Amino acid sequence: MRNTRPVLATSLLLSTTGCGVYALPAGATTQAQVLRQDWIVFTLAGLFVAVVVFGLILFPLFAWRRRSNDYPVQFSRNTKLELIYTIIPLLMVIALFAVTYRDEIIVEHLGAHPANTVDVLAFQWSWRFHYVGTAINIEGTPNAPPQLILPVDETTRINLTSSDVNHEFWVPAFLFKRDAIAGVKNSFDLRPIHIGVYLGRCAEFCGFDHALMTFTVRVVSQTDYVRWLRAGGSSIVPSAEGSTL
Ligand SMILES: [Cu+2]
Repeated sequence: MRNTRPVLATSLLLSTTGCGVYALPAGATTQAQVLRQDWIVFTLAGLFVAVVVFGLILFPLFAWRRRSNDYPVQFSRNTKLELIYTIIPLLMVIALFAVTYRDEIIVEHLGAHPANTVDVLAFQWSWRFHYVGTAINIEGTPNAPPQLILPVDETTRINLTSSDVNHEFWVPAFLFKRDAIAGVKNSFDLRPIHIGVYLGRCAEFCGFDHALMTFTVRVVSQTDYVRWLRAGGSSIVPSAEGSTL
């Protein structure tokens, strides 16, 4: 009994710290804000189901525990009850599907005129960012990860592909992942809403140095972004406020 206390304390600590941080990220793009709402809806739905299920398990244990040799009336079917526990979960699944469908359309939407376009190439084991319409190419190595510069409150189109095996573009703060596949162009829009620096990584095991296949996204003001573009991507961008790695 004495040994269970550290385990319980650790679980409590993890649930109030680690999960507190990773369970509900703020969401640093407009697309992420939509996904964050989904996260809340799904979590509440899961909590509701958990409360009902655990309640139905625990309540009979205490309410109808055996007090004497008298058994309550036994029955083997209850049509009304069976209908209820079939229809309610079915309605929940339909509602969650509808919410997901609606929000995926918003997140996947490609604007007609994105302010900027960046071709992102994933390769073993780093990334190359080419700013379309400019000569700017930022290429990283496993030991010197590249940085993707994006303007705040503007839409940037990302055209993602790979030159070898499958990789995956993932920025946890954007609540977004997308596969990078050779011969396939996967396009998506990002509209960052907070200035800061965010960690990105490859989320698909792609070989020996997969773990080193990281990058950072630096979201800067539109003025800094234009200045940086005009300088051919070589000017020093002022350090971002509120860095969130
Ligand atoms: Cu990779």
